[in-house]
Amino acid sequence: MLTLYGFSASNYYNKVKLALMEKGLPFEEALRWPDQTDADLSPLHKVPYLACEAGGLCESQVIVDYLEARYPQHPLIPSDPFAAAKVREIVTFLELHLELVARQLFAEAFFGGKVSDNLKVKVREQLQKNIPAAAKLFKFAPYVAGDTFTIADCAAIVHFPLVSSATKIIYGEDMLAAIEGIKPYLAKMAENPNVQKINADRKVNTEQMLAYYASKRA
Ligand SMILES: N[C@@H](CCC(=O)N[C@@H](CS)C(=O)NCC(=O)O)C(=O)O
Repeated sequence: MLTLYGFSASNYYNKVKLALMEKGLPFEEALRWPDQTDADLSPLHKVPYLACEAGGLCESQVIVDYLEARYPQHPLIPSDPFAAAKVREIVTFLELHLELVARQLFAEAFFGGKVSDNLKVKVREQLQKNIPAAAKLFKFAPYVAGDTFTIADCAAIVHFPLVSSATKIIYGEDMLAAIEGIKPYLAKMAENPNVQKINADRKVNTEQMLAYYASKRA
């Protein structure tokens, strides 16, 4: 049995959850907030992490690469090595060059914290450079890497909305809005029943997360 640990408000958790659903793999979810994670399975206390017959794994891309190799059915990565690399290239741009940069705004955008003006300027400059660069890779034809649903879609579907809302809240402007084709792409992806399930679970779990952290502060 595959057990996915973490919480459904997390974009990285949802990337793996969507991949599991799209591959049609049976799995169970085990709710863990970051302060409840098992350091043996996730040494940095990040979610998601996976427990499987062979042991534990953390880091979302490592997990999905393992799932792909172990369970080839309903592939989310093309068999052609170059096409596979192009898919992973998009995932890397989404995560390293967009999400991780925008993540520096999350404390203020979503969690009631404060980000320095200096950092806001730096993040904006980086995103102004990285977003048009990443956009050159996106195909939206109709999927982000071309004519097939891939792991790059699992990443794009969960990361785009967070980058959009963080930049909208902090700068008053959705910095992804200028990417041609992004809106119809997200609208089309939202028709997928698995994406609908991810989004419904995310909404419920976001309330639970806010209540959990409020109770810890009290
Ligand atoms: N590179 C990691 C990122 C995972 C990550 O940042 N997870 C967040 C939730 S979205 C987390 O666990 N944050 C808690 C922490 O860093 O303590 C992955 O791909 O799995």
